[in-house]
Amino acid sequence: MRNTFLLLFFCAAAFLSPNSQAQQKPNIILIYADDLGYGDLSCYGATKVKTPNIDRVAAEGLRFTNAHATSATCTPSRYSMLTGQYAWRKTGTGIAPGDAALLIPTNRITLPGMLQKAGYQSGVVGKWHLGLGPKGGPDWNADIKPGPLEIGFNYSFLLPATGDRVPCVYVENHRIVGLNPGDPVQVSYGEPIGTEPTGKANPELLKMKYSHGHDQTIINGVSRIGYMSGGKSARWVDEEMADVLTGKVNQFIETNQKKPFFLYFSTHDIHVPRMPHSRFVGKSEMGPRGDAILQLDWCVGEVMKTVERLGLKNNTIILISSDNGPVVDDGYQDDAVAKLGGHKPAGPLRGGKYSAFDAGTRVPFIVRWPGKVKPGTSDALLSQVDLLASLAVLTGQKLAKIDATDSFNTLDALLGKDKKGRDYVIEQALNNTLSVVKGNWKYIEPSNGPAVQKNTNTELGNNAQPQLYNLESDLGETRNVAEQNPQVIAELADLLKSEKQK
Ligand code: NG6
Ligand code: CA
Repeated sequence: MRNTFLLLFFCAAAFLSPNSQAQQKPNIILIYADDLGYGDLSCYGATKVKTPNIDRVAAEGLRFTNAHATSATCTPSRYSMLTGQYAWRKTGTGIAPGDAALLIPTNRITLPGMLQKAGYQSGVVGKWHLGLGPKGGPDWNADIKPGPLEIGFNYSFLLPATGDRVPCVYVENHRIVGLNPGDPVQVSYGEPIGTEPTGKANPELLKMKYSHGHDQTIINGVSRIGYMSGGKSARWVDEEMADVLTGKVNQFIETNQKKPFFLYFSTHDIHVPRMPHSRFVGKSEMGPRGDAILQLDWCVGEVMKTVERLGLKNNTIILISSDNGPVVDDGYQDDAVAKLGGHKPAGPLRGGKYSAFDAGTRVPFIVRWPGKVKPGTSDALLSQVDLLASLAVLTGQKLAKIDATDSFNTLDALLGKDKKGRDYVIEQALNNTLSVVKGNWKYIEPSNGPAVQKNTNTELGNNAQPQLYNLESDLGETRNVAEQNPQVIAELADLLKSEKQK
């Protein structure tokens, strides 16, 4: 009798608390920095710049030393991470102009869509750079769709492309924020549009000059890639962007605190133009690039405060990573080169953003889940393409055979239970040169692409001969040992060939 009573009591309690079941699923916050290098955080060895908030997350979580974005540039990395399919399988997924159509097909499974099916509220705040609208691009003055809401997000607040590309406006769900219909936005990546000054014609109007590219319409004293007219009331102020985005992130967390939520916080930092808020200016002694790192760290700290204040810390997985490796001069005269002062954005790695060398894709990667993930470091080989399949297992979602075919379940590695991770990782450089990391070996396929990108001073890693490096003894990829290891070259070239045929 007493047992029956107790049973009834527990059933009623469960019934009265409709969230109790769902709440067992952890919230997931993915903080995805832009162009943040392997050596740019103090928890990854930086000494010239301090990132105490990110370091704290790392100290309470697991810090990975061998985790990779799929590509050395933004659009393909994000495409692969959100779809579970390598971007190099699909043409047109290179660095997207600001008026590109939505690159992700609306009929395929995506990371946010999978989590939505698992009962999550999913949101994206920040840089998008995956195109918006139908073929031919969006009508900026009407409903801008398809976009994130059509591929599995419940909420979006975006920079449509990048900070250095027009249109320089925020898009919330389907609409430009603060747009005056009498002053419609027009965008062109071909012929100039409108009568507004450009960086090329009116450099005297610039508060920060360009070093290469970036000489078209001037918005907020900074010339951009692309031409834009109209939308004056809706234009962003670069110096306020981190505050605006962090505010939206915190609002999303507040609103959804009672449900399981997935939040993709795609920061603008530390991409160009680096125009941090005045409270960070001059604080790093490394110029705007270093100041932008401090601003990024502040954003992370603010989000952590919100998570803790709402009592969500233990039931929230925090993931921090970057879309590609570091670049110093990426097109603006922002003193980044002159003020580097011995800082090594790529740490011990060779190359950087755009490169086939490891600094192109090997990025910081931190996971915190108190009580579930033991703090420490892990050398497990990870790829961001696996987030989809891994989080599907975590949230009890089955993927169909045709879904996310490049995404494997590496959840155990993500949670620190498996020290090995993936068998191999594929990396994509700017000009589509592919590389494989397997065990201690790094193979870069032969390519006729340029060896160096002069403007950014990046070693691209292209070579007409096959390259092989032993990352165990030569992490900086200084000695090509291809000739001494023909059988390894044959094995890895075969592996790449069979991957390409899939
Ligand atoms: C390059 C831009 C660079 C940056 C990059 C994309 C020029 C000369 N350079 O083409 O500044 O915008 O594209 O960066 O225009 S990413 O992180 O979004 O991939
Ligand atoms: Ca990037």
